[in-house]
Amino acid sequence: GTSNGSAARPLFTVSSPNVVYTDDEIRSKYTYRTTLVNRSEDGKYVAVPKETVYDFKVDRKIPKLGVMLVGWGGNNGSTVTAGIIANRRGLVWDTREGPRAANYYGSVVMASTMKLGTDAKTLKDINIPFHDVLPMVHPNDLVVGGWDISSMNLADAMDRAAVLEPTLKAQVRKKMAGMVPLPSIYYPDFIAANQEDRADNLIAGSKACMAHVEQIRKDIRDFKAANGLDKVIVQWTANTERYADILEGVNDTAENLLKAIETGHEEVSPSTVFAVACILEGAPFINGSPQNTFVPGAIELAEKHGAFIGGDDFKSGQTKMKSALVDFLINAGIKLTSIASYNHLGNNDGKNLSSQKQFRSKEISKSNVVDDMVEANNVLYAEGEHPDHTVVIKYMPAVGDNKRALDEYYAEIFMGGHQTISIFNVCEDSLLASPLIIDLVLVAEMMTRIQWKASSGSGDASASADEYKSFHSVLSILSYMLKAPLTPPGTPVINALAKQRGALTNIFRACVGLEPESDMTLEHKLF
Ligand code: NAI
Ligand code: DG6
Repeated sequence: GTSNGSAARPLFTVSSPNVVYTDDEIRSKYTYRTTLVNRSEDGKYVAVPKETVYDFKVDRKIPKLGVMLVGWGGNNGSTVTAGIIANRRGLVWDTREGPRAANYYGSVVMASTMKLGTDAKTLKDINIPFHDVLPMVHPNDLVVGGWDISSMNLADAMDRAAVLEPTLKAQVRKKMAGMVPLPSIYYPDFIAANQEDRADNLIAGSKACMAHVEQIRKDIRDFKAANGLDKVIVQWTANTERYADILEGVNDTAENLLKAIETGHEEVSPSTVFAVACILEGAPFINGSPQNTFVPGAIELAEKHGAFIGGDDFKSGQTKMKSALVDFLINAGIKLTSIASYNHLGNNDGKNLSSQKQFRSKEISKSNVVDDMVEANNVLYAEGEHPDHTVVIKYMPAVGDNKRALDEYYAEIFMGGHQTISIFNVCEDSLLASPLIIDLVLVAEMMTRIQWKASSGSGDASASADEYKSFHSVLSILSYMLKAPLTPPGTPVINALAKQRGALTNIFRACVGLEPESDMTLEHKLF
């Protein structure tokens, strides 16, 4: 069933003096334990355990939530929309392999579990769906809308995408035919020239201006009002843009960026205009593509307005494997020396990426994803030493959305030996990306309802003891779903998949006063 409205009765409650449930809130007192390290003059370390006590407060009221997709009529946009409708209706359709039923496979929130603890009697693990840890929105309850430079309705867009089975499409067709994207902004220089023939649904003007920002803000407000929504989250799943040049006086500060939009500077991209509109409107904005939408001025603007942003670039296939496999190899003490990654695909994303500047954005987001793991292992790698890493993408229309990703991992093992791992990953790109779109929406929404303060005497000077505040504007907690995670300025980027999942699950656990899952299982070792 769905769970809109006030707090539904949760699957579990925490019984602890540090956790209090009211009708509206869950309040917890949580001790965050870290280790500070001092380096002594002789090059040795002194590690000092540190404890910081935080108060967390979770708003239990599940809002009526809307999601607006930029690029709604694309492969991802049409696929995620059909998927949500199919789930909401519990649809079953025929395929040549027999009947298939709607599911949320590929969504961490909807289809993965975490260990709540051990059964008090049997000491066996009790696992619960991720979705039940905190009072989260159910994707079946999302109201979906958005913009596209192509005017095609979502039923026809679903045909154009060529992703879903005809027997499924037939059942959602009527509903989707009535869904038509709002006109969008199109600055031709930012996406590939080969996209021009789709652009028939445009807001007038071909460079940034305040009228565009205002129109997008109005679209969000109108969508909210028309559907009686409490909140809207916006996600960019439109074409990959080229990088914007970072120019002093143009996009380097919040003030300059707003000025640049007012004066119609050519270096402000459509995605940055969407981000600015969302920040000013207080709608969380997530960038699912690789370009540098979040120029420094956009990040500063979000911080100023306390608005949530997240990015960049959905991590669906090759990179997700990479951030798990490289983590495994290097943490196994195996010296990875090269990664060669080839992709070919035949969907419109591939067509857009066949243009050099747009490919370059993707090459950057796909390339920096092993840095933290390499840097952390100073036994295998000298300072500044890196494995070779190449990323190639080719457009092959015939394979459609069925992307091929070929990877060779070449590593040095014991005594000068070698290990070569070859991966051939074939999958429908949009069927991997759609559940990520859902996860990003659900987690970002949850973060709008979590607040914290430093408990009195906790030693954290960044918050006064009596005022709750939100997490930082840049939602790095979304990293698991993203290839090039945006983090608060000056903070480290974590690419290792297991660490990203740990941050996500453990922050959620902390909000209900539960310790991180340590996997020590001493109860099975010490008796
Ligand atoms: P697509 O090309 O099918 O869809 C993009 C849509 O955006 C098109 O309908 C296009 O008309 C529209 N569009 C372009 N510029 C626009 C603008 N300024 N305003 C509004 N709409 C605009 O691509 P697909 O496969 O849906 O992917 C979308 C994005 O997500 C791409 O940038 C892709 O690189 C990125 N991505 C996709 C992943 C996947 O696994 N499918 C994974 C990672 C990222
Ligand atoms: C070519 O690789 C197309 C891209 O858009 C990717 O399919 C997409 O970025 C997913 O990337 P990955 O590396 O997570 O499979």
